[in-house]
Amino acid sequence: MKPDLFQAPDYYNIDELLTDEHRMVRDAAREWVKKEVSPIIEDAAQQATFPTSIVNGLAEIGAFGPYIPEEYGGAGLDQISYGLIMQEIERGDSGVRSTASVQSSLVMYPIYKYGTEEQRKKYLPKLASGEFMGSFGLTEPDHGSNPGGMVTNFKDKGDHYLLNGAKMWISNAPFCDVAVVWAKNEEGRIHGLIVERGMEGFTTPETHNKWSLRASATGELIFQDVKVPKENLLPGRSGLGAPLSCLDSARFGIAWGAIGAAMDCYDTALRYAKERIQFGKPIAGFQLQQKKLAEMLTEITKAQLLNLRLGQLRNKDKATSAQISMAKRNNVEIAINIAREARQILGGMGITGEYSIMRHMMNLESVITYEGTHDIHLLITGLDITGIPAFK
Ligand code: TGC
Ligand code: FAD
Repeated sequence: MKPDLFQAPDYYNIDELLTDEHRMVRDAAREWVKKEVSPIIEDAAQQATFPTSIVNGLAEIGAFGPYIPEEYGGAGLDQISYGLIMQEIERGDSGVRSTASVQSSLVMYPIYKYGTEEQRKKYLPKLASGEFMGSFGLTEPDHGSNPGGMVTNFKDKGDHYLLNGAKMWISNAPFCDVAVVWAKNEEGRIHGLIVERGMEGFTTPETHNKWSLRASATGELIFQDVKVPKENLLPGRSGLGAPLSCLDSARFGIAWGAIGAAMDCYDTALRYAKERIQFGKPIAGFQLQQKKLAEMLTEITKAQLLNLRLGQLRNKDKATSAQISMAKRNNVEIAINIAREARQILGGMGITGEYSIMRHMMNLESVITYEGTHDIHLLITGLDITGIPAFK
């Protein structure tokens, strides 16, 4: 793969709107990605393995629990810093960002928000340091967009719960130490349970042959009469709103992350277009290529501003779920379109692993589907503006 010469586009001087802390956190993540992720990520993707060697580094840049308070091992940062870290990591690879998103927003967040003090102390510091890796089990083979229909269930057996069912398409599943699993009790009410590797009847087979997110490990969570101690239930909230509130945090991170991937594609295409000579001049001098580049930068700039405003609202706890859906949907869509256009600017070279663009493009095919599909986020906006749910 080519050396990482990334220069971040910032057409509207958005840097000026960030605090010193934001810039410091962002720059540290950017440097770490250049040094530790870029040199190894293409091989990891080609070999379809999650590069475990970067786990410690992810912990050091604060990617595991950026906004979780320091007393639990988190970085104690604000939402904009969280977004900037996700942006920089996904600039490297969406699969690496996935690992960080799941660990932070889908495992640490529910334990922090809905767990007991004992659960927080037991799990959060180890998750923040990367000693424990986590996964989040909501999706099932027959219940993806409609998680409320889940059939995974647990029964009260006096001194423990008995958990049965299966989750599918679970990031980090093959190597997770703990899984936050959403299951129905005997009354059909959804609760979160912390399931630990080693519990009898709990297995995590890997999903192979993915063309997308190849540097992220995806698998199943299978529960066959798993005895879960009663103290592993998250008591703070039940119902579908509990997992969906975790998704709000992860979707926010994706809105920022996708722009990282888009920035990388744009920057790569711009550099290539200025260097590649055809018909006696750089292809950057042809109007058709300039149109592509100008439109990419316009969309990136709009999305950067959307993210910043959403981050300000999140910092005040004022962002609605529908606002987060709009940003996730918009930013992933523009990122995938930018990846496709950037790939064309590189001509044949664009399909090789010499450049990051094709990997980003394939990764974004997962990003546009997980954490709520493109269609589902549109329907969430539709519901918000009309008051009429069109899901069913
Ligand atoms: P609905 O009746 O609308 O809502 C049920 C209850 O949930 C509440 N609620 C929310 N609460 C917090 N945050 C949100 N975003 C919420 N959205 C809804 C709602 O108020 C209600 O509460 P209550 O108290 O009245 O019961 O539910 P529905 O069954 O009609 O479904 C709505 C829909 C379709 C929007 C929802 O099911 C949905 O978002 N589906 C998409 C599923 C999804 O996003 N799955 C993601 C799985 S995790 C994943 O993909 C990780 S990838 C990680 C990575 O690698 O980065
Ligand atoms: P379906 O729900 O079957 O949807 C298929 C199509 O139908 C989509 O185009 C969808 O938009 C459309 N559709 C569905 N319902 C409607 C409707 N009401 N109106 C209009 N159109 C509709 N899940 C987890 O729980 N944890 C994870 O860590 C996780 N990681 C993932 C990693 C990867 C790589 C992938 C690909 C997925 C992951 N997921 C995870 C699952 C992901 O959240 C689901 O794939 C997603 O929610 C969609 O569910 P589905 O694949 O079953 O598609």
